[in-house]
Amino acid sequence: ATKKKLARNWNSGRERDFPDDDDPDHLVPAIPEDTPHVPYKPPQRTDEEILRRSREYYELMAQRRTVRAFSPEPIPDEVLNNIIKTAGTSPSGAHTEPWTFVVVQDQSVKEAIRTIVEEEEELNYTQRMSRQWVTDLKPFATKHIKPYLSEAPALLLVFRQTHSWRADGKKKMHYYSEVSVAIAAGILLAAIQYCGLVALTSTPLNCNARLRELLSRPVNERLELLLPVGRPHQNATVPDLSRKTLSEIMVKI
Ligand code: IYR
Repeated sequence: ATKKKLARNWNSGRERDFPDDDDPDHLVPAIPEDTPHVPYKPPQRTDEEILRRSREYYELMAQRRTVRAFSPEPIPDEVLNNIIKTAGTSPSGAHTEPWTFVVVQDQSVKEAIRTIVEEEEELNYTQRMSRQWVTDLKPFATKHIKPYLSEAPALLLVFRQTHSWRADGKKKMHYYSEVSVAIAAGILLAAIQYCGLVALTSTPLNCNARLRELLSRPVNERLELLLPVGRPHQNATVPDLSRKTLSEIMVKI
């Protein structure tokens, strides 16, 4: 009974759409059961190399900032392809890879996205977000008008596939899709930083249905993040924030 209940929570949909534990005909893994396990031999590094690389990568990532003003210079297509391929290397629940990255460079589509986001954000700021929330955002000088959505050379929209479909027409479960997509987004941001571009990590509240429709994405996909990407505008500024120290974020046991 507990197992059934757990499964129901996972499925969170019409149960009959899912492969049924009680129907042996459908007890087939989504990936072939006879998938071979092969040797894994990444480059071996010395302690010195590991130390040097850990420092270098920290220094690089410590420079990452959310940027809200972009230069319109286009990004070469292969760069966009490579950063998205990098995000696609992320781990995911049962290797379900529950993500779709929509890359928008077309000016009229960027403008259509901007219109939708600005309309919803006006309602967010005036009606949906609490007064405390709006107050907490004041240091960031954000507002519902978002020129970067039409000015950045590319908008990357990260969609989470809540589930997909198996060859037999049954739903394919996407276990832990939220955290899987969150990890992929982190790797995407790291790839953007490593190649020398900047991004704005944004989560447009209440824009899912309209943007999904605009971009012709299916209903099993949910918009999680919208990242304008490019080079920073020459006059870009960022708030002078500091980060928590190691002792504030780490507990060693
Ligand atoms: N989504 C809104 C508001 C906003 C919310 C948070 I939390 C931020 O860190 C920044 C902005 C906007 O994009 O303006």
